Amino acid sequence: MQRDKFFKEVDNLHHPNETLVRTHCSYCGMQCGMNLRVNTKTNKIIGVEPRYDWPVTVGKMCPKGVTAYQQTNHDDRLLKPLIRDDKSLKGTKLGFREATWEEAYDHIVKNFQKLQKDYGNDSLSVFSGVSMTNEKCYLTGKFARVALGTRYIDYNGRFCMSSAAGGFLRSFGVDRGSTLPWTDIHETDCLFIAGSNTAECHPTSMFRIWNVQERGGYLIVADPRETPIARRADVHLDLRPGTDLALANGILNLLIENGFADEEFVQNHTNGFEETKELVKQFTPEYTSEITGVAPEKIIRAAELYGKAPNAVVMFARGIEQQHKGVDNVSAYTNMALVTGKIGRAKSGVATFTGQGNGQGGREHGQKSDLLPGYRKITNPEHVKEVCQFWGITPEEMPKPGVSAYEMFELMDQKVIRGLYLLCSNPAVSAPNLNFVRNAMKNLDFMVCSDFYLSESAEFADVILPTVTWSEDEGTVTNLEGRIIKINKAQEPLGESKPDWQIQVELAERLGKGKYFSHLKTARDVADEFRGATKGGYADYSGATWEKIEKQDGVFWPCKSEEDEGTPHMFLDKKFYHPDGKAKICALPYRPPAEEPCEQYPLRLTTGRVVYHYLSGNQTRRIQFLRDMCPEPYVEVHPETAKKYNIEHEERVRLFTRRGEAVYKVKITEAIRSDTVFVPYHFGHKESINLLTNPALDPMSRMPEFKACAAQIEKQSIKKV
Ligand SMILES: Nc1nc2c(c(=O)[nH]1)N[C@H]1C(S)=C(S)[C@@H](COP(=O)(O)OP(=O)(O)OC[C@H]3O[C@@H](n4cnc5c(=O)[nH]c(N)nc54)[C@H](O)[C@@H]3O)O[C@H]1N2
Ligand SMILES: Nc1nc2c(c(=O)[nH]1)N[C@H]1C(S)=C(S)[C@@H](COP(=O)(O)OP(=O)(O)OC[C@H]3O[C@@H](n4cnc5c(=O)[nH]c(N)nc54)[C@H](O)[C@@H]3O)O[C@H]1N2
Ligand code: SF4
Ligand SMILES: [Mo]
Repeated sequence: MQRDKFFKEVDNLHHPNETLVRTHCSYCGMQCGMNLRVNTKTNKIIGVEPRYDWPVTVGKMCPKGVTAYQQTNHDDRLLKPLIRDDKSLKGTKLGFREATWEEAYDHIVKNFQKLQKDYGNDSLSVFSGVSMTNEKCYLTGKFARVALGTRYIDYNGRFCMSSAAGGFLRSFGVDRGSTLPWTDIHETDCLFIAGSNTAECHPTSMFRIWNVQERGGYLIVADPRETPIARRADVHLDLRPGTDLALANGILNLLIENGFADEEFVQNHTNGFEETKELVKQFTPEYTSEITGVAPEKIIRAAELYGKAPNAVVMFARGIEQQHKGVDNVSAYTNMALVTGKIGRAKSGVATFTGQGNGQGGREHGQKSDLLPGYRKITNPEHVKEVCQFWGITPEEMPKPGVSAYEMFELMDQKVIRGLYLLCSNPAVSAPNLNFVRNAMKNLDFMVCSDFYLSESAEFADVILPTVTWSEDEGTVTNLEGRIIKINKAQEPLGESKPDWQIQVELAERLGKGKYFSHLKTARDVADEFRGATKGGYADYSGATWEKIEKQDGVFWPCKSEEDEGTPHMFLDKKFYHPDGKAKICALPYRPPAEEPCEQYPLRLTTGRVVYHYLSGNQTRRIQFLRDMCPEPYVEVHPETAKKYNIEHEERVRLFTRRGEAVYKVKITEAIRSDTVFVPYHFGHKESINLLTNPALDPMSRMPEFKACAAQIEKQSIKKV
């Protein structure tokens, strides 16, 4: 349908008392196009409709997306700042009183300054998240380094995208989550998808995935569970959690042995082939099967389908990345594309399903402990110099690199970090090893939390600042393709809530750093500064103006000037971003999960998501429909395992690991391996599966191993009433 014609029809359809605001969903990296319906009498959001004219998702939305609008005027919204009166009630919702913004700011500034005077600048920390716009993510990095002058800033993407980022940097020398636009995906001949529950986590990608099969192409899925995509796959590689490295090496070995390597491409555009070829030789189908538990015939069939396909896309998600060898897994699966040359052209390539709405942009502009805007490195003196010049500080004033998200909690425990400014994350649910993490937060001298609902993490705060939902501010986010898109404002901030960028400007002024922040009076001011700060970095957004984004249906980075239309396909010129222009094929020896099953803990525990809830659940557990559909967590158990433990469907069992325990309802299902159990992680307090998970970190990405640890189940003793 013609765009203009469609819009005319839409405009004629809507009610005279309504206006439509074009924007995107608040949740996952798909960033589905939506129109928010706003009542022009009350100026309040009253509903939503999908946008058919958005090329990535063409009118599709999932159950979270169609109810996302209900967040903004929800009864649970925080409308005024809260100050904790009673420290003894830390860790609960109680003991807060309402305060004015001035009181809250005074309290924060007094406490931050006292901690820095007594213990140095680095006694404060910032922990942030990527449900925020690029502009907010950028300013949060600047706030930490310039207003607070602390080295300790990191963010929730460390638990999400850091292994994909590390793998892409090593293989390609650049970290853009997808080498091709999503509009190519349904036109490929073979999709190899590892560790992604696409139908529940990126549901609006599904029409493209089914379309590959409908056109006669093939779908291969590697997942320990029979997810909806695994069920319809041509090959389901039902591997043991934590064994992807062996599987990827086994497939690569067959690709090379069976003549599917593209010699010209390997020779001219890659390094590391010979060494890798030698290493993967030992991964025969039989040996690979021994480690992974996948039948040899399936491994052979998968390699054949991928090898023969004229075009193919390798895709993956947290299933392979949230392991203590997540970076290796990413590079190992990426090897398949590099050895066969199925990259750097349309309909072929490698993509990770980026998780959060701004999981891509939010990791590029300085919220990570070692990064500065434009993907510049804080360890590179040239990069530091460029950013310092832009900000108007001296290189000596730039703090040193900090530590990763989980390691910040370790420093809180050791009292190295004493103060925390938490925004846009709920680590009291989402961090691993929660008994430890919650205790570290409780022991802080002073904590500030910015959120629009009182989260489980806010319960540990001394001050809670009410911020706005995504629909009450404007800015850009970068979706899972690397496409920069525009989020528009549909409603004025509810109550006294303020956007995070405004809070940071006002706090910086009160901390005596106004000269670096006071010129930022609107979201657009922050956007213009942000674009300038990225100029010259490899994640260059400088040419991606809001006007261009609206006109072109988004702009793919890099986009280096007003004239540059952006870069939908990466590496079309076969130039990778390593200094010699070549990609790296990586020789990666197999390593088992950090914790293997044993007599005491004989099961493998893996964790993840359901379609109805989002991350820590602080947003979606408040939406009636979503809560009705999935009111509580459960543990998935195979019928054989259930029989062995003598447990029944819907019975409550105790699940425990070396770190903690919780009680869950049993869901008996054949869609899981008999040596593995699965629990969704969207729930708080005693229901959090992260009480049990292993904080073993990947040596490069510092990603915790959420996807594999050793566990045991115990039948609850039956209490007679
Ligand atoms: N409904 C919903 N959608 C979401 C989100 C949400 O919370 N809810 N969150 C968004 C975010 S931030 C993210 S990061 C993405 C996550 O998206 P996904 O990564 O797709 O989601 P997960 O459920 O974490 O894990 C995916 C799959 O990995 C499998 N898996 C577990 N262990 C292994 C293993 O060792 N190897 C392999 N190959 N697979 C394994 C699990 O069985 C699971 O099916 O989703 C985004 N979309
Ligand atoms: N066991 C297990 N644990 C996991 C995972 C797993 O697969 N298994 N996955 C990990 C992954 S991939 C991720 S991404 C993390 C996510 O974990 P979290 O970072 O905890 O995710 P959210 O629930 O999105 O938390 C965001 C919080 O900020 C609020 N918020 C939303 N937008 C804004 C804003 O603009 N400003 C402010 N100030 N607040 C805002 C929300 O209300 C919410 O309370 O969890 C990780 N934890
Ligand atoms: S798929 Fe993701 S972006 Fe789209 S509606 Fe669902 S949660 Fe929102
Ligand atoms: Mo994520």
